[in-house]
Amino acid sequence: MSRPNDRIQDPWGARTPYAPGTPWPERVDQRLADGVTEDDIERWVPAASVLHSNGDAMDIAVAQGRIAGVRGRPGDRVNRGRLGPKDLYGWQANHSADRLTRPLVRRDGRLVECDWDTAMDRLATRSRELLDTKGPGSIGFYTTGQLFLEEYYTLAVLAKAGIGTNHLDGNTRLCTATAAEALKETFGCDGQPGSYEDFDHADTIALFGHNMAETQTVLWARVLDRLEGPTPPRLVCVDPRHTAVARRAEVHLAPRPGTNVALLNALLHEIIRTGRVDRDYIERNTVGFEELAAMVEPCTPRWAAGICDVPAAAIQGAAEILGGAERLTSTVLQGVYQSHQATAAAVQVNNLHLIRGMLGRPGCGLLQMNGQPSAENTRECGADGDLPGFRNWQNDEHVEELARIWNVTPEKIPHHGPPTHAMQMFRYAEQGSLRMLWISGTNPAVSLPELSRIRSILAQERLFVVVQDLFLTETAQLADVVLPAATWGEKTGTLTNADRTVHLAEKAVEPPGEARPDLDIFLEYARRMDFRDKDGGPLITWHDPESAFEAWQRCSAGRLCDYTGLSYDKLRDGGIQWPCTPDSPEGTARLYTDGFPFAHPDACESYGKDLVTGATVEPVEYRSLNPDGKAVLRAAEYVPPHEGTSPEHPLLLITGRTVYHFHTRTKTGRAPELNAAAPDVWAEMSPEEASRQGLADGDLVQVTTPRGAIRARLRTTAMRDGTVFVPFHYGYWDTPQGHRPPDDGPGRAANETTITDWDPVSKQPLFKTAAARVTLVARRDTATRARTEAGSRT
Ligand SMILES: Nc1nc2c(c(=O)[nH]1)N[C@H]1C(S)=C(S)[C@@H](COP(=O)(O)OP(=O)(O)OC[C@H]3O[C@@H](n4cnc5c(=O)[nH]c(N)nc54)[C@H](O)[C@@H]3O)O[C@H]1N2
Ligand SMILES: Nc1nc2c(c(=O)[nH]1)N[C@H]1C(S)=C(S)[C@@H](COP(=O)(O)OP(=O)(O)OC[C@H]3O[C@@H](n4cnc5c(=O)[nH]c(N)nc54)[C@H](O)[C@@H]3O)O[C@H]1N2
Ligand SMILES: [Mo]
Repeated sequence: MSRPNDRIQDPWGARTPYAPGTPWPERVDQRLADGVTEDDIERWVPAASVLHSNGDAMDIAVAQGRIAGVRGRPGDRVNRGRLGPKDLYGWQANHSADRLTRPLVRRDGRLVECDWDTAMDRLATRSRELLDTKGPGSIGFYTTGQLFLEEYYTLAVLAKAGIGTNHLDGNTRLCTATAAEALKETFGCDGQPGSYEDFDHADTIALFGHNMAETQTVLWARVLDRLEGPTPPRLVCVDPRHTAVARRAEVHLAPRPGTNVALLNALLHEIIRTGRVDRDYIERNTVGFEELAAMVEPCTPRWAAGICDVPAAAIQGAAEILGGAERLTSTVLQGVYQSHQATAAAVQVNNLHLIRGMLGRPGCGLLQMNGQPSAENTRECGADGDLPGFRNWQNDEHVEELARIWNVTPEKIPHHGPPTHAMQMFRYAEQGSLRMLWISGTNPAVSLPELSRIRSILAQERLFVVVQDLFLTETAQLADVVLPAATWGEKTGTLTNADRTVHLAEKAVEPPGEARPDLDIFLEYARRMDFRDKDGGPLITWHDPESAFEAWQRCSAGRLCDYTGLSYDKLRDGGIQWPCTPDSPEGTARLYTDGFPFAHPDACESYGKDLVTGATVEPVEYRSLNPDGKAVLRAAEYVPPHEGTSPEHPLLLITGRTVYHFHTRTKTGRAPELNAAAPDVWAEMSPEEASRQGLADGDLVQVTTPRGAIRARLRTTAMRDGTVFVPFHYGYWDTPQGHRPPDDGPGRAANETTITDWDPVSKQPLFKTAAARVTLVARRDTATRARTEAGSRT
């Protein structure tokens, strides 16, 4: 058993090499609080990790009513006992002294403590006033990918069939809206095709815009164990930076940010040109091959080399590896989803797998990744605005089916147009048609683009802002009502990871003070609002996590995400992949082993969109394109990014993550080991680019875009020239008095600088394509050099 005190230094732990087709060996990672021994532990409570999408199964150690540590569960299919640094240390935030313990309401401009009755009464009273005077369209909900399934489903039902608003979205819009959209475009329906077990079988692994080494450390450990075992897979990495993934790759393509479509079209061009396609598979399973072949015909490696600034020979080399693979596993993440032409690019990876017939077999894993622990649940339950159970808002029969399940009239469920995406909701709030915004489990004052605008929207007098969180975040400081939530370890519920594995996470300890589970808060709101079904009975008939889960099971029946074969009891034995039905009680490793039932026009979640403009495809068009429900090969032309470089802003700015922090650091910033590993923001640039800009490692620099500026220490490192990278984790400046917003000068949150722009298809914001300049503020000194070196070294 490894006892990893130095997992800050070595995020992936010791190697356990293995051969293709054999099971990944177990290795149990454990971390107990200083001074606690195993004898002190009163019980171990099963859970799964919530600081990424990998779904690592773990047990929470409880001693004297507190969380005293964690250990990985060896029997679980996802991690076989391993945990990453954030999971080994991050739980300490649960017991942080500054947890919210009582509700707050704004009185005379200040947030003051109150009891739950006062806070909930204010919330329900304002909701009723708005419903009476302005209608359901004046109320919006902005949730997360970090709650439990039971909570999302309850929120979706109360928003759609209780309030009747179309303004419901998750921060999954910033995260995996493109994954969902790419799957809908190709397969007619969201739902991850592949399985993590595909890494055990693959002969080739390709990572597109996915820094797996830092963002899914346990999955990367699995890849490392294959790389160091017999008959290792070949590895292709597409990332502008020399990440730890890139360093292990046989071919690393470092494209100019925002040019993924050009690169992928050239890869497809080469694979088709050299005849490395599976004609039989294409014929039996797809529509659209001729259009795709025609689109990529002019996209030679030489053409792409000019756009992406990658050597044509390297593109050819990558195409040879991908074209020669017999068991190809690919992943796609934010380097694609948050970049220019997000959906168009993600879809080309689907196309790569389809034209090579690399789907539905061991080792042929297509993984349009998730980021957050329960983003899958946000999407399948409809808390991202989609209809629950991957139902199609343009299909009246789907709406009627949902209305029957909820016992409401179909008219009650908004389906006159696409659900309002998060950026549009903030726009409505800015314009004044949206008057109440209930934010749960997300910190938009740090995570949305162009923060000065977001702050001014949230601070408006006329907008009633409710924030449900664990801490008084940057966002909560702008709220009218703050509701203290219980979190992981303090409440029970299920969560589904990026490869459809459902885990049950159980309550281990009591929440602090009066903090309550999100489910209880939503149920209490529904009770106060007295939401009714069409016969006058209560709309929401469940009262606790397990009964909410059972309600969801009924809603999921017959859909791709079918949960009817699961139960809390069964999940206590470990994670199971949906669909799981009475006929497939062990769950389903891979989708699309035999056809594409949810691409059929009667069953599909979406009829698709134009990949360049985002215009919706009409039902009749889809029916004539794909009458029998095959996978759709959708082609897309490369178009240049909206914001290019200029003499004033000569660099391309990309933002992203470090291994030690999760998002806006509300948890990892409160875990001493993680905080110390990367205490403050920095900016990365190649040494050559730095000297071209007159800068050197350790200098204090200012990164400026047309939206705003931040200050950061410069770290020179291997990455492509002409590019600057900033981690987005750091919110307002920390001061001895608390947080200071950047009212009077440059801030440190990357999103002060990012652009209000989104992919036209998925509506996911472009956090990774903008132009910037980097200028000197002060030369480094010895002390600051030491500080920057304490940061991410992976
Ligand atoms: N440590 C840690 N792990 C996490 C999280 C965290 O905050 N911290 N968050 C979780 C969540 S919610 C998510 S969504 C995932 C995100 O996981 P990732 O997507 O792996 O993380 P990012 O750092 O956002 O972006 C990945 C890479 O995209 C590259 N990139 C930028 N622009 C482009 C481009 O135009 N093309 C290509 N091909 N690549 C580009 C960046 O250089 C970066 O290395 O991580 C999850 N896991
Ligand atoms: N520039 C830039 N911006 C980005 C990105 C990027 O790469 N670059 N990535 C984007 C992506 S992929 C994502 S996912 C978002 C993440 O952005 P956010 O969602 O804003 O980030 P978090 O810090 O995870 O915020 C989650 C909040 O929920 C609270 N919370 C945690 N658990 C619970 C719970 O059980 N109940 C309740 N009620 N609250 C809880 C936490 O304290 C925290 O305040 O950021 C996006 N923004
Ligand atoms: Mo995310």
